Amino acid sequence: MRLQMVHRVLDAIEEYIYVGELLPDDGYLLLYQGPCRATFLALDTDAAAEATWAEYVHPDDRELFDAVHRAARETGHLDAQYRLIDANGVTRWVRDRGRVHFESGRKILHGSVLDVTAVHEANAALESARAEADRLGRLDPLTGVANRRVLPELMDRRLAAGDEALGVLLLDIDRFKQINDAYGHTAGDAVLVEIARRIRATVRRSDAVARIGGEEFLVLLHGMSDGPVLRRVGEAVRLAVAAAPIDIGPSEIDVTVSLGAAISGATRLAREPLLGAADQALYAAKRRGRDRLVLFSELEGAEERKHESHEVELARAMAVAACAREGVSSAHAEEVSRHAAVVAARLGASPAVVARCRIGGLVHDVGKIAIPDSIVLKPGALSAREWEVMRRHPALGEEIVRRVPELREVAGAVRHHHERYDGTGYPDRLAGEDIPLEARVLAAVDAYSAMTADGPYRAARSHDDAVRELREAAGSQLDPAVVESLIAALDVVAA
Ligand code: GH3
Ligand code: MG
Ligand code: MG
Repeated sequence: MRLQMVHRVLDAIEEYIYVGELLPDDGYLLLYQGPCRATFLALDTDAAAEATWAEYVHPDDRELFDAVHRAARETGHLDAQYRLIDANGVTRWVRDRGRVHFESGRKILHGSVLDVTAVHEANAALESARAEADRLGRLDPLTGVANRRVLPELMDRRLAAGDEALGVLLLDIDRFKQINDAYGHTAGDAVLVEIARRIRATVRRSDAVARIGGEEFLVLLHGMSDGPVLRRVGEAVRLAVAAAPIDIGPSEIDVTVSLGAAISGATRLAREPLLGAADQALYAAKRRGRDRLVLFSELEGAEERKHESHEVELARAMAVAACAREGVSSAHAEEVSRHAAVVAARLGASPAVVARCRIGGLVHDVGKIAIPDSIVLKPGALSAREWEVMRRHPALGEEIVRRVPELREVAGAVRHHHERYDGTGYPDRLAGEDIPLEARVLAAVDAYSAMTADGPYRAARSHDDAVRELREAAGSQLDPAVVESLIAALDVVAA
């Protein structure tokens, strides 16, 4: 009677309860079987009683099944998940748990088996959702190519892969700001999507394409034996963009791109130098008029310096105008520009930052144009109220520079060149690395240049004096790293 009750209870729960004896030599004798055994095996009760459980275990899981039973003889515990294939061929995941009781020399296993298929399926779904999210996290949602996060890993893997040379193409859309301005951001996005598509369609499937900036793409080309091969591929990409206008809905527009190319080659450039080389080549391509490809190996320093860019000429013209109004020579601005570029380059700054230092050096004080004569040209010391007006020149300069599309990039350098490293400068009280590097460079170079120039009311200080003062200002007014780079650069100039 009691046994029947127990049986009913066992019938009501979905676990298969069993008792077995672990015999010597890995033998097994089933002593009691709960009613669910038949359900798990999809057999009728009699057939289930006759069946050998182990034979219904998935072939791939049998080894595990045997191993955990062997272990249970020693540890007294059993807990395993494996697949069971029932008589109808249905596979389910089960969790088999038990405990061994040692009864007068016999090893009796009391166990239960639970269907955990649903849990396994949920886990598998979660796992694949995770993998998908991971994949998506590595893709640029707009263009569907890889995003910049993937780049270091991708490049390092390919560089480590060995003997074949890795080619890098760095691509920047020409005058993209104007496209956005003229046709709107949505059209700009459509251009990005189409350009990504054209790049992808031009290079091999095995080459990697990534969007690494707003309108900059990078292509990794394996097996680029030499420059001419790399040039051929790069030119094909350039033409794929330039050859046909891009459809932006209501109209079609002509878009071009500039490309910088570099190859890891025999010198085995590592990731950063390789990217730096491509970046310099890209910068040269822009300066030479855009819609072209420049190989880093073709760059000649001298040639790059020979012609000044349009931007520099424009900045120089503004500097001359501002200085003429103050009745001073533009030599100060020229010196700041020259030194700032050298200091930034010594600090390992990107060509873009070096260029912003060069141009920012020329125009950093252009905001003084908008300060009244009575203050700028005042012979004596300024009052507190006058200082307040004078201190507006960085923000005024920023506004002026922003109105000139070619100079817009140096707006930050101009606005922040009177910030102090310790956060007590103006106009925004930025501190440390929050101040753009080009502004930190300009602040130091400007200070040195002001100290060593003859002012209307004071004689120039000596180089050594100025250097001492720069060192004192390091960490409070000025960025210490920038100060050291400036002093080192001045030593070279002085030597
Ligand atoms: P350059 O020939 O010198 O490269 O000129 P440019 O106008 O392309 O100059 P720059 O590279 O500085 O301009 C980048 C612009 O790209 C700035 C921003 O308006 C635009 N941009 C960046 N990301 C996106 C984006 O996701 N969508 C759109 N529509 N525009 C973007
Ligand atoms: Mg760009
Ligand atoms: Mg661009």
